[in-house]
Amino acid sequence: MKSDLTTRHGGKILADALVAQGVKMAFGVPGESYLPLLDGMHDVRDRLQFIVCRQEGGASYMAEAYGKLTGEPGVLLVTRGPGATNGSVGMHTGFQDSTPMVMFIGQVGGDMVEREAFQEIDYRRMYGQMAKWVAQIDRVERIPEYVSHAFHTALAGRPGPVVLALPEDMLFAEAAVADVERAHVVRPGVSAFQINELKNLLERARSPFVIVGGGGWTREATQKLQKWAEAAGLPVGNSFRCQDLFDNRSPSYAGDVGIGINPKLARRVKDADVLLVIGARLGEMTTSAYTLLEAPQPRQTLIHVHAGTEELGRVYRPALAINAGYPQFVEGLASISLPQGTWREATKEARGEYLEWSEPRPMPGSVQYGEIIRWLSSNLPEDAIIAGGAGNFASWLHRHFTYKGFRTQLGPTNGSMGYGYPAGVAAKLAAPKRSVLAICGDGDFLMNGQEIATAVQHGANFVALVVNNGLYGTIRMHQEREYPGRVFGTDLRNPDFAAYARAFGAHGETVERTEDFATAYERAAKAGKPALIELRIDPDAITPATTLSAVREKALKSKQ
Ligand SMILES: Cc1ncc(C[n+]2csc(CCOP(=O)(O)OP(=O)(O)O)c2C)c(N)n1
Ligand SMILES: [Mg+2]
Repeated sequence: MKSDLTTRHGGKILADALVAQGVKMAFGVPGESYLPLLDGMHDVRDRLQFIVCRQEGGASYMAEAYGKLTGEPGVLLVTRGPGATNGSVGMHTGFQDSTPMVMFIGQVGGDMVEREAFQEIDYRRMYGQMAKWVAQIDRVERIPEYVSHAFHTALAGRPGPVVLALPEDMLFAEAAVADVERAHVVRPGVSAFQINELKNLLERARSPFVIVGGGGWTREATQKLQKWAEAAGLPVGNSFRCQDLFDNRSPSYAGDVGIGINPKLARRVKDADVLLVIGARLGEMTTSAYTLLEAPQPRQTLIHVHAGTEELGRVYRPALAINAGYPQFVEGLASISLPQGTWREATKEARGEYLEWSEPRPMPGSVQYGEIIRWLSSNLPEDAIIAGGAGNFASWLHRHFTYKGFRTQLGPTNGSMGYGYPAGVAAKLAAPKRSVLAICGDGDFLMNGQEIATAVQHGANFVALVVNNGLYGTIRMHQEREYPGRVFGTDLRNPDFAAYARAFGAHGETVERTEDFATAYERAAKAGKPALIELRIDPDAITPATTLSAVREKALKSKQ
């Protein structure tokens, strides 16, 4: 058989392997360390688009957002040393977000490895804690096998990032090998016995609560779960930055179990007798720093469903642990119907509390940011994708935006700044027909603002909002709480963001009054190019519920 195969160099074998895996888009910054791969991609450029970025940090976020949005591994190409270190932020994000990703790093040749050659790093050690698997392909003929293993690993169980290092001499070498077919998605099923045990526990429950989260869902699975929960009248909350896994308009939806949680919702989770947790890891943000459930033995009867075996019993000892993929689990769930539970009234109450909580409160200044989020929530198409980063500006988004279905939210659960803009670029490129809005802070945006160039170059015509308070606001808030009045290192002197956008060839404008937002948004959305709106908010408006001066005052009083 082998004699029928044409001889290809490593870069071409790898490019063809990516096409065989169904990869349509890869993100990265080129390097001299992987020229043969670029050469191989030249031949398949009609099937595999290379999105050339301006910094590997932005590229890695784009690959992560692509993986999160599509459920297919986001592919990232970077050069050795500096490229690999710049690109780490998206890998850390992908790891904490359970996002399938495959990163390829150019590596020094085998003839000089282990000498600390130019830009040499051992990626197995560097990425050990940020990836599901890190390997180096030392033999050109084994490229298809490694790529197949990488894609299987990224997608299996709890999805996550994989790293493959590519020694330069291996990429230049030639071999005659066959491609391998596309990877399977390997996730365990659920047994009738487990579903029956779950039924027994839920039937006896008086105040149950369901939490949905994590990576590895499908649209169908989220819709089936919603139908089932609604029929059972169960209250459901979404875990931190997974607010799009359960339609927020559902009568069963009770709010997000994340950062700045509605205290009434926190009470409900704490007081639940049975907690059915599907897909969420029950991390620090979802558990309000491990207080909603006590570790390691929660007071609630915990039914924990997770696709990763290692996550079950990791922090919390569940009463029932089910290792299953979520589509598989939901399929099993659909076979049981629960009696008309006594919890229906409580679900109605929880729903009422959520609706009250999501109404914006007045804040200082001429821009009512909460009202703007409500306007966006009502006026954007139902399937619009909202990409957000990290900072206090995101709390208005979490609290006031109604997510209407699967993959309408892209956010970093690791709270990594600079995510929103590049995630917006990737979302628009992956789903060009959908409206995309990135919501960024002033600090957050400039961590990857240069990727406007990428949006312009590749025609990612979406709108970004930069919420400018002239502060690293989150840190200022904590600073005022811990050390009131001792402001240090948290003020920002910002550029004119609209002019910055225009310098890249994008549309840019500034909004300083609530009433000017809607028309500014319409202009931006119709600009026919990437657009940016700077929203100048009052720095005193530090959260949707309180002011910076109130935080300081309270802290000063408590220290007296
Ligand atoms: C990459 C990264 N660096 C630093 C931090 C710490 N941090 C969290 S929020 C924040 C400030 C965010 O500022 P901005 O984007 O302006 O949003 P604001 O809080 O002012 O609304 C910082 C520095 C982080 N989460 N991620
Ligand atoms: Mg800010």
